[in-house]
Amino acid sequence: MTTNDVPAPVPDSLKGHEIVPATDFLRVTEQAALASARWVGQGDRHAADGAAVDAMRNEFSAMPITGEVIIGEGEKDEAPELYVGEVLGTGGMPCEIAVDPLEGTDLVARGDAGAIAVCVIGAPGGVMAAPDMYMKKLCVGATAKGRVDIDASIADTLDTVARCYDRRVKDLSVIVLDRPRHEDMIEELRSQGARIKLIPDGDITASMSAAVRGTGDHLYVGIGGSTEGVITAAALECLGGEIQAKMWPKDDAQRERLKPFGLDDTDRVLTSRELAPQPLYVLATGVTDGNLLRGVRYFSDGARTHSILMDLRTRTVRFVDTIHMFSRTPLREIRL
Ligand code: VTB
Repeated sequence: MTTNDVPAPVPDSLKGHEIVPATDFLRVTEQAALASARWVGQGDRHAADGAAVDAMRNEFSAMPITGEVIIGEGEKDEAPELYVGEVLGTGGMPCEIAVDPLEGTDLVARGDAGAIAVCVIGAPGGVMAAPDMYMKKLCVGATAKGRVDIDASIADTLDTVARCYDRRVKDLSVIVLDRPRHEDMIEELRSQGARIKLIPDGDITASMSAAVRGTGDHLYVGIGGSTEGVITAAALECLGGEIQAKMWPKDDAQRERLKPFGLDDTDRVLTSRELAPQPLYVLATGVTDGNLLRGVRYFSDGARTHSILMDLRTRTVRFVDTIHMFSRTPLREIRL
């Protein structure tokens, strides 16, 4: 018997329900990517985002689920679609949903690398609700999991990660969001000799890339969005990596907003498990090319998408290369 023959236990909250397989959710991120990639380089981040949101919601709406949006496009009064609390689907498998229909709206507007459409499907109680504000994050893959500490100095963290990978600090590649708030940290990273990739946006993509061996990335650090942090946590759980995070309110009003969520202790280190206690599936499709996923490629009568599908139930991670046909007649040719 191989380990794959041992089915992952069905969470109690899903017992008695028809489980919708992970592959059925693929269209959710594929269609969001296909819709938003039309806007690559058009300078219109809102149109790119809107296209992804519409497509994603459309796909969820047709699925046999009762899916509550826990992380979405905003509160009900700010977002007409995919708002926090919206229940999606035709009814069926109860689940929690965390989405970022287009992670990297500006990346698409400019035609920059690393934009993805991403969603998490969790069992009920599987995804932490968090108010949208900044979050300090440290993300690594399985190789350095359990060895790093978000409260340690940058120098110590780099030493630890270098040791885990059995290489020198100068051989590491660290990804950081290019923001003025990171100036000191970037200086510190440079003074230690680490190689740095400054990215304009997209820290979910960056964290996943750091957690997958062979991408050439080893560590993601810095302050980004909290909702992106929850999605990252689910992805890293599936990939065997980890995120350590701290809420980073910018003022007293934000500090107040943390209270109802029980997150007002800003010294508390949040782990992947706390942020995403029971993810079932995480799916991401490339919109523009990145280290992990290729972007959408269109041809006259179809398009090709590249996705990662992480499935904790069957314990599989799949890279899915899909050819989409836009008309009823077969494509002129299928390319390998
Ligand atoms: C990051 C980045 C996102 O928000 O989380 C960032 O990964 C944080 O906010 O793609 P600031 O832009 O204020 O720094 C995004 O850029 C999405 O808006």
